[in-house]
Amino acid sequence: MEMLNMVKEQGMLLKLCWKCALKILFSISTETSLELLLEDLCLGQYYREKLSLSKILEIDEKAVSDEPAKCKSDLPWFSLKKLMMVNLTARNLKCTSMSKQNFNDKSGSTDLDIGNLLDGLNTVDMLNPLDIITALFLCSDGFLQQELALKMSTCQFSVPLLLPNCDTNQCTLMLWAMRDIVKKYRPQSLSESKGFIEDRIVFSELPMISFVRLGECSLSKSEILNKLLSNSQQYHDTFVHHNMECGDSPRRISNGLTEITWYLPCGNKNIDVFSEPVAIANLRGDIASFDTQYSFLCQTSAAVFVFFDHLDSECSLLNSHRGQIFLVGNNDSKRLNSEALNKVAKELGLTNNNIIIRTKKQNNADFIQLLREKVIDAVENSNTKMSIEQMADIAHKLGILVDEDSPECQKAKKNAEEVTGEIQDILKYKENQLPLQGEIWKELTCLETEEYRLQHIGSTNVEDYKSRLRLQKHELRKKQNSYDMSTAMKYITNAISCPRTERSYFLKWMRMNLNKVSRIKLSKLKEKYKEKCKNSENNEEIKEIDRQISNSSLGTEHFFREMGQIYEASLSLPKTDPERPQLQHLPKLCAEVLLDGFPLELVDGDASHIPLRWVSDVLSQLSDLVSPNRKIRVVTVLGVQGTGKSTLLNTMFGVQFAVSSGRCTRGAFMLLIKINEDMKKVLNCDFMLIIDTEGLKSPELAQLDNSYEHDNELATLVVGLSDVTIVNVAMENSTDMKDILQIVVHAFLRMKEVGKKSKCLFVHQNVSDVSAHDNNSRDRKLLLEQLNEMTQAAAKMEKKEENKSFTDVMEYSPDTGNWYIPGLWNGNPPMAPVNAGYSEAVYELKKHIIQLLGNTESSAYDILDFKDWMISMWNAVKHENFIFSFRNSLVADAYMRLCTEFNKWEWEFKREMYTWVTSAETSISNFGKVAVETDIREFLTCWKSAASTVLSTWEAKLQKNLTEYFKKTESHADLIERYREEFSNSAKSLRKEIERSVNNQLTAAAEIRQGMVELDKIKENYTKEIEKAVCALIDECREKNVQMDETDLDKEFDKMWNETVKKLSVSKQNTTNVFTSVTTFLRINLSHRGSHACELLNQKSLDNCGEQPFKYTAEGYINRFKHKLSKIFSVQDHIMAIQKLSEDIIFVCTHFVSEKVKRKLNYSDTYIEEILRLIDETLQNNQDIKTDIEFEVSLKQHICGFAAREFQKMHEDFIQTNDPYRCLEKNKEKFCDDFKDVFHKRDQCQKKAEEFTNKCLKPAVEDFINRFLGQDIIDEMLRCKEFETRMSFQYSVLLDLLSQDDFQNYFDYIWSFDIGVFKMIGNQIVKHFSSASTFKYEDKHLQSCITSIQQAIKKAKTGKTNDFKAFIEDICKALGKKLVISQDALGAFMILNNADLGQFDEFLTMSVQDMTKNLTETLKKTCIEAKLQHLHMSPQLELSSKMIGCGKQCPFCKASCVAGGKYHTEHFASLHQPQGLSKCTWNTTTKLATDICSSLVTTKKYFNCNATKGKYQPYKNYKKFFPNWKITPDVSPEASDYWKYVMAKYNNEFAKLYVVQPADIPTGWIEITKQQAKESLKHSFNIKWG
Ligand SMILES: Nc1nc2c(ncn2[C@@H]2O[C@H](COP(=O)(O)OP(=O)(O)OP(=O)(O)O)[C@@H](O)[C@H]2O)c(=O)[nH]1
Ligand SMILES: [Mg+2]
Repeated sequence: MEMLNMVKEQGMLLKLCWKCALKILFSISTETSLELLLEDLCLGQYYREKLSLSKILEIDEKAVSDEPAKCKSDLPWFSLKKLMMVNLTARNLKCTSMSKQNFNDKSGSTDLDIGNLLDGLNTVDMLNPLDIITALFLCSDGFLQQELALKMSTCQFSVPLLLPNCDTNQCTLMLWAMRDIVKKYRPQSLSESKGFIEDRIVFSELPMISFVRLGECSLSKSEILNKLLSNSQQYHDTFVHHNMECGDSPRRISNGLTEITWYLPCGNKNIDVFSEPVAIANLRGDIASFDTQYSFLCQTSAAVFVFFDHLDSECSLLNSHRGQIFLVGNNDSKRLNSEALNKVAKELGLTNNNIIIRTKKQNNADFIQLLREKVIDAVENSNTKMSIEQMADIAHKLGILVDEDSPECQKAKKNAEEVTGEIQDILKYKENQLPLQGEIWKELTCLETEEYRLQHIGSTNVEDYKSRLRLQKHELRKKQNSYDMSTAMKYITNAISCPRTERSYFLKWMRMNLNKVSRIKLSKLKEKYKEKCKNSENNEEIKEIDRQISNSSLGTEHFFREMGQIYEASLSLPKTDPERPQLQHLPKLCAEVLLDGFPLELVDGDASHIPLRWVSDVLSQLSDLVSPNRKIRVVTVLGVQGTGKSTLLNTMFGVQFAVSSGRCTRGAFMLLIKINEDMKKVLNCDFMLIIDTEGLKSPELAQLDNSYEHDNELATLVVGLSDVTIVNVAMENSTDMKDILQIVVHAFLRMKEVGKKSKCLFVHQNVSDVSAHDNNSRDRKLLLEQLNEMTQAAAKMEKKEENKSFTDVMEYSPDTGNWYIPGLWNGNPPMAPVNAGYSEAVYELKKHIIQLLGNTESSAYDILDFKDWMISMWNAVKHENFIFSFRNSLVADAYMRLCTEFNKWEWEFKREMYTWVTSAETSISNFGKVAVETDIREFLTCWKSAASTVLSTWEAKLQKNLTEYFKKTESHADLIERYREEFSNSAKSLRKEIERSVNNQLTAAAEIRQGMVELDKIKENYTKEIEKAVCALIDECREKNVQMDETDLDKEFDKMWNETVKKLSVSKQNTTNVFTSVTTFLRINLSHRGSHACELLNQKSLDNCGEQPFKYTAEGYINRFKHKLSKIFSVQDHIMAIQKLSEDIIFVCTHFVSEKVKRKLNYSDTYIEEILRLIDETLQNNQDIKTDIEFEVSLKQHICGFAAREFQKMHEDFIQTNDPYRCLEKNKEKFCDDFKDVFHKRDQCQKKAEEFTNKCLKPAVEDFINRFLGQDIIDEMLRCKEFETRMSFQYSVLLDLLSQDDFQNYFDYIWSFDIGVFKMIGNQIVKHFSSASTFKYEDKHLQSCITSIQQAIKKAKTGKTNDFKAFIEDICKALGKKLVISQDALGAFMILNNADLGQFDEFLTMSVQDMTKNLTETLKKTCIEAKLQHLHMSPQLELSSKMIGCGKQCPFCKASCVAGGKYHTEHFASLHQPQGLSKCTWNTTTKLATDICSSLVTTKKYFNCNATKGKYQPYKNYKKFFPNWKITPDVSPEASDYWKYVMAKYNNEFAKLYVVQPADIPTGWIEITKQQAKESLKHSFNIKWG
């Protein structure tokens, strides 16, 4: 077998030489073999411009594709990907094209051809793994090299010590590349004490044994070395060797490569091959050609083993270098020349001891054992121990380059040493150099938390207490500011302002140096911590160790933390302070560092707190640095302490979170990974943010220092932030598991409340069986059961019992949600390589996560969204309050957007229905005028059913809009999913509301029309009589044949008129008694309220009601509740509430009445029905205000009384105007004129045309405009920002109040919000349209009328009629759907008409033109106030009802509800106000109270009121009494600045008006400026504009 190998090898060598020769002959001679190889691998460009680490970390298609390497150029990437995931197969580099070529028999025949077989497989196209590794190192920058070396050594691969460059013939000592390798081992000496040594390998002074080859050698040196290093149980390929996949391919660029590896003992004699650590170096290639490398090895090694087959007798090479030399020969090889060996040995002064010859008798194991013994001897006999760092000097002397020599690296090194060189005692150093983050910061965090939670408030009043906290915070910030920036911090800020490469070097150096400083102490402490943790009785000790760990750790994060504090403190400096601007660039620096891929501390591990301002400003800067709207997805890991969370993330993403045994990660770190272009589409994002968190502790540990709470906070925060949460479960320990699951379930439950849908994966570590997934199906069931159980428990605690199972809380499938990962190490550390199964399992998990992210329905956040979200999450966590949706700006934003949209749809619907109903009304009003139609009742029924169809279509459209909206991802609709139902209900109710109003309008129109039909008939008869009489008179006069002058004619006419009228059976029209009708309806309305109501109704006649202003006296109320009333919630307050309610109702009804009266129509019963409904509805909506039947009856009587009075008058007016006799009289003059015209046979054409235009058409056109202008005005107003939603409206109102800053206005706002809003909207409309004219809308309607009229004329003309009457009727018919032409005017116009039809239409067209001109002028001249008077739809009423919404007010402070849709189930206000503003005083004094309910609801303070039946109840439980209200705690201490400002300013005025004492204004309120008030307003309403 060995024979065959040798033959093959030699054959290959020959082939290689031949090939090289060919290349030299035929290829372009300028191409070197390095260039050729790099070209083969497609790496050429990276030789010039090195590959960077961040490029490799990017997530691209390759990162998740399982495709094997197809061609040579795939190989380096394939290898890199595997290496970054510490996969042992990273050096198995064969591409599919090679294997195919090899295994496909070329001839395809089944013939026997031994020759071909003996020839061997074609290996020329294969690449030696060493070449690929060398190429990769040559093409990487320092950081990637370092990472590669680290990952290789974790795999227990040898790493390059001297990297050759066959082009320049120079080699480089890879010192920097190896700097990150840290090794831990236990030498013999420490095995008793169980101690260990942990060090950076480049610092370790170890004996090095080098293995080199001289000339040809038939022994595979590398394979022998591998065997030498492996113990008997486990063989591992440390070095690439001949018999590995592709290991036999010729080496093209890697000759001269010197690799190094370390053997490190674990302290167990039975396992350890060597009991002391040794370094093993291996030179590739013949030392004859690599003299420099050989000299280097001789000078640095304790011994050099030279493998050879054949020795020249004068071996000068060996002679020239001094050092312990061992010769290793193979007696199998025919070429061993014992004479030469003898000579050389003598020359070198070697004894038998130093010569090892493998004999035929020896088997492999014996030979290896012999070698080991020699190595041990050599180590023992030599004092040469050297660290790699020390080797740099020797390298320099030999002209070997050192990778660290680049100027950037050197400069960074120097800078870092300036900082770290100073460090003696870490604790002291931190006190001196990083003073801001010590006790001051911890105190600050406590204050901040207290500001939210108010746990120690005691009996102090809330706002005073809060002011005090604010002041204390300010003092602490001042103290922070009193420190000058320390020298260390100055150095750091300077150094990270350097260009990118230098900055990266600097940070790396810092990290390594700091690590060195704290390593010894820390690693011992951590080990101790781990020990103690095993036994939970050592609580106190553990706590102490934990404290020590915290004190002794010093990492780069501490410096950034300090930077954050310097920045935050500087913000509290006055804006004019010269220091301030100098520190404003810090977030940007930090953002750059984050973008470079360094982790940033999100949660401070010591203080367990987020420096919110700092982190959010860094994120804002980050958002500026990348292009706008870059999206991110977040992946987080959670789990018990020390269960390999950081290791998992590192393996998965190739990153470097701190890893070590014992308490390691503290707080939470985030790290940014770029997504490559090719994956952006798939993942819908540009970056992935991964968050590594501090391990959750076991319950025993947790109880002591309250860290359970801390764990809960941390878990909630990161679960809330992430799209995918990996929950790391170590199977061994089920109590730990249960505990963390509990924490996680709570966190998920809360997130569901917020509407954030994150996904979770359970990772079970240390489960290695192949059948794990199957076997564990029972376990998974068990896990799910446990999860369900915990969900129920958690749901109970959080009062969300509807969540019964875990899957209710989140998307989780037991099958895809569980991942099993085998143990990390294959064997015994430190010599154990990473388990290939581990890496593969993690890779599968990674693919799954990326797939999950790609499938996520919700849209990714951009960086600024993420920032907002983080702030909200943190606020929520600090509030311990997860019913916080509206304090979460993203949710609030999403809600606002939906409200805006919904308002638009709602208005569209209303508008469309209004147009529809207007044209229906027109048709009804024209009923029976032209042609005799059927019964009007039937006609009405038709219209009503048509209405129902239209309404259904629109309702469906609304629902569809809503569904579509929730499908869209970009508006974050998923966050407000829970409001969907409410909006859907609102849509349904809206339809009902509109349907009712449409039906009422149609009914009223029909009723009125019916009344008119009768009248019209009478009028028609009258006019006919008159016409007859006039005609007779004309005939009579003509017959007289005497000249008659005007006076004669007048006289004759008068006579005739009087006679005719006398003859007419003029019956005066009866008026109905509206009062009777209204009384009947009121009685029906109250009939189901019992006999008492009836009694009360009978006591008073409606005629006497509603004359005096309504006054509620509360007699019945006082009698009934006398004994229960408490002092504070007094009768007075109750009376006030009811009085206010009744005033609101009266206001609305008054408006309803005046709208009807304005239109000068007849009375319809629907009006009073509508009024009663309005009253009932409002009372129903305000059930929290307890009213009684006495109140209800008297209020209804009052309203019905005045309504009946108004309607009576309206009715009488209507009858009067439409009285046939009166109408006749009105037209007397006109008839007389017509009479004279006819008598004189004057042509009436022009006159009649004008009459028709002015009397019939013009009023109809004006009416048309008035019908529609209201809608246009609303349309335009709704386009203003402030009318978009209730929130924006309230914001603009409050802003307006602030700019006027007038006490009375504030007072009105608080006390009569609705009425105030109504008035204000009126003013706003007038203001708006005083500058912007309504003319464009009016003109549009005018033109449309004119067009219709013109068309009607044209159509009538083409009609074959010659009859004038028919002509006019045709016109009216054509216009019947659009215009309502007065029947009176038309009747009068029609008689005594001798106009000539031939010319009439021309005159008509002309006068219509005149009318247009005329109308245009009038419209332009008329002011908006006058126009508003005539509109059918009142914009003021419509808009104010839209903006007032449900009209609910906070039960504590009277802030108005801003929820969207009219029919929401939960009310909330954006901004609450101090209770004193609505007259509330303290219990004990008569001073106005300053408490704000949005603060109170977080405290255990008490309130009492009617709802609590006078009992004291904690504010925390307010929901029990006001279940429809949601009062969320303030987002920030500044949130209520607006009202604080108002209260501080008008304290005395309010007190005077309420006849109580002014409040004691808390400190700090007075200082709030108008500007601050304004800003707080914007913030509280989450307004992004203005
Ligand atoms: N035997 C074994 N050791 C592991 C495994 N995973 C990680 N380790 C080792 O456990 C130690 C702790 O790993 P880390 O990744 O720092 O653990 P962590 O969960 O991040 O720890 P904290 O951040 O302190 O909570 C390291 O020394 C790892 O090498 C594993 O699967 N098996
Ligand atoms: Mg960790």
